Amino acid sequence: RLLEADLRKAMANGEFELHYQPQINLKANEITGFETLLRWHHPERGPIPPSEFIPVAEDTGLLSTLGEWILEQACREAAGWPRNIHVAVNLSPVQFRSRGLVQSVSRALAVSGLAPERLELEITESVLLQDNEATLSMLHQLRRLGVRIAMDDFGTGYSSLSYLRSFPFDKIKIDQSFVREMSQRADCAAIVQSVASLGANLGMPTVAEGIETEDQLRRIEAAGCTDAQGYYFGRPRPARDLVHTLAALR
Ligand code: G
Ligand code: G
Ligand code: MN
Ligand code: NA
Repeated sequence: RLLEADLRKAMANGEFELHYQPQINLKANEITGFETLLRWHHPERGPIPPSEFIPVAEDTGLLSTLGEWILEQACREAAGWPRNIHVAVNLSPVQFRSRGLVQSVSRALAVSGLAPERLELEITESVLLQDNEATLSMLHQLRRLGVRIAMDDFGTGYSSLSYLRSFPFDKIKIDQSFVREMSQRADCAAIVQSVASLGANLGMPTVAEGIETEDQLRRIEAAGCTDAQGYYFGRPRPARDLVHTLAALR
């Protein structure tokens, strides 16, 4: 079992690493940015998936420290990328319960020199489930810093439409479960199409997640999604492996 002590040790020993997965604009057929995904390589146990350790970090309060490191590291790395390329960072609902989030984001931008509009924060519907004034106020404060806010894993939470009304997101990311089942299930295809139209009507780009095949790409394009992400375009990779990809984008 994972313990708080293991996570503390991992942070002290530098066992965490950020990987980056490309996001593609379908019209231009070009990489527009990368999503940051946290990886932990344990010296004895090998890679440990975020689904195992992020809940531990959330429950022990360590996610605020780890979250600050992620934000700062991602912004520092992205500051060296071409200026039209953004970086997306996932934020856990737990990070919204701490008052220091806005300050952490602001500090990460300041120390890295990254232009705020190049930082995109991904939040899930569960952040808004905490639906209180404080959460919305923090989202508005983040927006005032100039960063962009994306609704992640859209369609997997509850009463999604009311969330779109409560806050003007900059982007909707359609959960990969819908994409995976599009070819077998007409209802999933209909949902993706509806979300893409909804996004278009609200002026929000829609990203289809988890694209693994050419067939899925064709389907999400036909559905009207504007952007895509998935193994078909590229797996999450450490920054050092992106050198050539980034050079080609300049
Ligand atoms: O690569 P994947 O197995 O990386 O990620 C699994 C889950 O962990 C996803 O829901 C993803 O959003 C979450 N996750 C990955 N990296 C981070 C991170 O840096 N911060 C937070 N809060 N969640 C992350
Ligand atoms: O919850 P969130 O959307 O932040 O996390 C994205 C998760 O999806 C990460 O675990 C990432 O590694 C994973 N992922 C990204 N692209 C693909 C894909 O094409 N197929 C699958 N199965 N997983 C993917
Ligand atoms: Mn995400
Ligand atoms: Na997602």
